[in-house]
Amino acid sequence: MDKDILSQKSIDKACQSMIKKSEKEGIETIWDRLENQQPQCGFGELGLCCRNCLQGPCRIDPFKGGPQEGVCGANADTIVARNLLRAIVGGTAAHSGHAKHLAHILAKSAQGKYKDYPVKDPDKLKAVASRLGIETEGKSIEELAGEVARLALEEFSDKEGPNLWAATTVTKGRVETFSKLGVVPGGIDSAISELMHRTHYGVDADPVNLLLGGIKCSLADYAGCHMGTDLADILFGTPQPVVTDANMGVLKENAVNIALHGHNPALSDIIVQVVKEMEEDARNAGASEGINLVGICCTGNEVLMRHGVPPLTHSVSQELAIITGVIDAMVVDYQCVVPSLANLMECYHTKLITTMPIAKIAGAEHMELNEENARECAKDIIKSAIEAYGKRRPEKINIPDNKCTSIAGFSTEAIVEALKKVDSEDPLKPLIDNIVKGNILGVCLFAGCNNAKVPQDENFVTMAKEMAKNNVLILATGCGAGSFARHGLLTPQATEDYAGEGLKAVLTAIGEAAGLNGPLPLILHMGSCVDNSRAVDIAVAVANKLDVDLDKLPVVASAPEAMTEKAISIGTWAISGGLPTHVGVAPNVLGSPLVAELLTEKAKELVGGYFIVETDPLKACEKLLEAIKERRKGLGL
Ligand code: BF8
Ligand code: SF4
Repeated sequence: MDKDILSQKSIDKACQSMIKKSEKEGIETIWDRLENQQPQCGFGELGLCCRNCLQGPCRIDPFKGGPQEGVCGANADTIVARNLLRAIVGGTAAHSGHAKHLAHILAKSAQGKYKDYPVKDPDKLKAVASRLGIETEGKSIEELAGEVARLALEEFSDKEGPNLWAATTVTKGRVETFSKLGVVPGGIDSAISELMHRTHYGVDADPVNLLLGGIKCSLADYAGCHMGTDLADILFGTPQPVVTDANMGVLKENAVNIALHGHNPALSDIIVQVVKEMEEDARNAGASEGINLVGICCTGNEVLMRHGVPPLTHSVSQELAIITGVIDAMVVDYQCVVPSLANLMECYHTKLITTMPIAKIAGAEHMELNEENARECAKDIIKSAIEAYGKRRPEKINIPDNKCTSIAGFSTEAIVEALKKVDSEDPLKPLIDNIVKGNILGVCLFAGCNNAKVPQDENFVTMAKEMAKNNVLILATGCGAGSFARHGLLTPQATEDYAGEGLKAVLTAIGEAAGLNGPLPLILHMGSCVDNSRAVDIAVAVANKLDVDLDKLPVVASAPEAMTEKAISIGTWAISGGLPTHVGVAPNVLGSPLVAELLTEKAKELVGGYFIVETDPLKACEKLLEAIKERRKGLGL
């Protein structure tokens, strides 16, 4: 295949070699299907198609020559806004469904019913409990876990008053702004159903009111994300820095390779916990190197952050993992698992194992997680992978040798711990002082997916290097963080190579104080997509210390290759949280200049944050740097 065509698909060399292999073997991948979809529907692209009732589908003519209203009279603004809201609601349901799952596990764990899920981090449990206003003195861990779980589950109900997970984790200023706008969410599920209600036929038809509804639901999404992080840390441990390798070169020909894919650590963490007990079985089956666990997407991030499980690949390249011919089982939970994986089962020996009742895939084997007996379930799944090992097809095997060292595990707690090494009394001081002095120009959170419409990783890598050169401290989550891992940017060497002088000096000072004998990695990997909440915690702590609100900080966010509805809901809460937020893929809202203007300009007056839509990565950096400088000026820096 032409090299240019290849790099239009992915700039990851391991992925490129697997794309070539797929071509040779006549295997269809995500990029072929994208091509088969061309030309994609222009109405859909602009958000101008409505299917919300059986009188439709209705389409609005963007060139004004044709209909300007649907059958019911909904115009472009209403249709575009409603479609955007239905994406936000989808994202919120996914993130908070993940959190609710963990809340149920914690509740049963507290009752002694789920013995395989003890509280791993009692300190985090206590910290979360006191933040939520629960008295911690004199209570056992089980009692406390029970109370936190009960409160968590109540946060989904039709409760009165603000959602605690949102209200207790942002600045006072944010709470005031949200109250003034009437967008404080109560129960998360109520926010979801309210948004489905108001986007139903003949309900909300005021684009401004609709968007405020979208903001309210996105704040429920934020609450779900934060709860997801908190409960996962309580049940599975709060991440600490770990060193591992990333990319397909971590696969081992002589080991049973099991890929853990999806989002929730509920099963994947247990698999990591029991894997040692199964090593012998794997060796007996001929796998001289035992079992090799690897991660894909955010489940991969969860087990990377807590156990150093090597991240294999992400998002658009998940099919390519199977094309290596050595993945014996791909164990999936939910979200971002493409159904096309099942098609590959015809050509490869890999077992695709679905594990969640809400996420089955026709053609996959279903081995459902039973939380009452999670360790046994995990062992059965590993057994199944060991069986598959014996069915490998040698002619299909080709492991790319690309891999790079990666450091991950930067929870908020771990970052504060590292900063304490510089100033034990006042850990945020070194960070703030360096922002004030200009050694750190600002902070950028890179988040979100890969998207088959963008050459995989290109925007992430180009932008991170450019922002680092300009002394911007970079945090990362989700597949974005995965992209940086696969390109060697989560290393001290990357700091040496790409950081501007000021940033390099700061990362070196902290790294040396923390005993690393060198700088911190160029980019701090904070975890999965729900763990964007960790980045908020840092920003909120800095804002509180400076006694300013979040919309005054030189902090920006970017999802340069955004793809899912979850990315849209996160982007919406990022702007609501006051951050200038870049998206590198045009969202489906451009059919309404009014909605587009509300999101990119008017939002600034309302919440301080706003969207920056820019598909060119370097131009996007210019705009983000501009936004950071404007904020610095506002602070008198
Ligand atoms: O939740 S970044 S492709 S895996 S949606 Fe999905 Fe996007 Fe990856 Fe993580 Ni987040
Ligand atoms: Fe058409 Fe209105 Fe029905 Fe949408 S809700 S499909 S615009 S009639």
